[in-house]
Amino acid sequence: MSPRRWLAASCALVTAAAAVAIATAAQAANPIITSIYTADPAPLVVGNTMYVYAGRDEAPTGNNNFLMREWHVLSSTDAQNWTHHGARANIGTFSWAGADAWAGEVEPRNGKYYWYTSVNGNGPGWMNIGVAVGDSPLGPFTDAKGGPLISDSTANSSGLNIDPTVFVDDDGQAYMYWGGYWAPRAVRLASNMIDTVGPVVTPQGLTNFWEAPWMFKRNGLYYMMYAANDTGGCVTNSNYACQRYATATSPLGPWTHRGVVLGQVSSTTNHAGVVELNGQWYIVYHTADAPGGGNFRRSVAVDKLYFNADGTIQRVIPTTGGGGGSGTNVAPSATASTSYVSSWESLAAINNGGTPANSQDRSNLAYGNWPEQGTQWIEYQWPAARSLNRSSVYWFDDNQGIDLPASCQLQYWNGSQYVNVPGQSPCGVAGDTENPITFNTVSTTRLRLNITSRTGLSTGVLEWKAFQS
Ligand code: FUB
Repeated sequence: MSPRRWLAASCALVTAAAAVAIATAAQAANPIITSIYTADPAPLVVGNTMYVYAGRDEAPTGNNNFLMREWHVLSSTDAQNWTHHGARANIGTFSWAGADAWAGEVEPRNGKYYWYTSVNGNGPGWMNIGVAVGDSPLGPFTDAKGGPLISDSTANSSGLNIDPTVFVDDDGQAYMYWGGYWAPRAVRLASNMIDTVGPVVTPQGLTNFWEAPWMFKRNGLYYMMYAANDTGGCVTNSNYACQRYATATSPLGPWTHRGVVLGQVSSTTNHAGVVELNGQWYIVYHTADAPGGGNFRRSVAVDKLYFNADGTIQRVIPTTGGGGGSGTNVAPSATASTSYVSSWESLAAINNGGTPANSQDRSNLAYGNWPEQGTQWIEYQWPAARSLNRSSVYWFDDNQGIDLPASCQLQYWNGSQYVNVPGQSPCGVAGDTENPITFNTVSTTRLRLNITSRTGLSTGVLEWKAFQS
């Protein structure tokens, strides 16, 4: 993503429209709302309700700048059926601001809800971080501070002061991370949540950080997810972004990079949040997938997120099914078999939920069929029929006898024989990435992946997923 694009961003004047006191139903599938364009979602769970705070994209078709003046709220108790509560804050919430209602996040504390926002101030410099406060997740929200919490004049601030993520640890200490232009920053917050304490520090270990950090904690481990735009396993074109993540054993790091959670999406920007609702983890992100959508006309989507037993995160493949039962990778519940596996390799690799860093990454085992050549297969079998319409495969390439395949083909058991899945998209053979495959929905107890090797070589797989439709 080019910094020039940010510099061209709109400086539209404020429309200080009053918060819209409406609540309308939104749909159950991705994008979760199409009545307006929404971006930069920040989920928050209060009780059994997930709130999603998101900016509104108002850029007309063909306009290549952001036009964002409001922050909206949606809510759901099942991550499938959403209520749109309208705009709950806007640029006019901050008398010192003039444009660019960019990404924000709400953090609760002491019965209040603090909404940290990226917004363009009227003073010197460009983006600032403001904080509004309300007595409920839906507000009403008012400026909590009367001026920016972070601005370009803050010592050691980021090259672009946007995208705050605020986290209150179990001991009551609050932290804020933020930043853009490859410059992450962190600072402690006072217990009043509207003042910083101590110096702004530069977190270490957030490999390829671009913008949009999101912090959370699970089983005592700190997670930082963030947008990156490198072409070394993240995106094919650095105008786009992916979501990488890192973990740490203390809230200010140092961080250890763990891999990609969410690959390139249809919008150039990639901004996401993670939250747990009723025992299920979700990732909330945006794409350009809504009708008429684009890079400045984005839409919020939700999908389930899964962790491996070792705490690493399984890579998300965006679905159109929303956060419900559809889109689930059912490979881990299948019994795997194969035409051949080398005695020193492991068939268990293919559905053990590993998240390979690249095609040479054996850290979660590897399936390989050296010295066999030609067409070999791997297969999943479930005790009851599954309704499937997507798959993905991450190939193993040991740079020796095992190489990327020449081709592949998905088949399913139709009750009497294996036949090709209908309407299959090209079966990709790229290394260092997931190769998604879509097909028309089939109901089956068995799915087979036929893998044809390149001449003189064998093939291997690090992870093979099968998704419920
Ligand atoms: O929506 C405006 C900006 O785009 C956000 O602040 C960034 O995270 C990117 O999504």
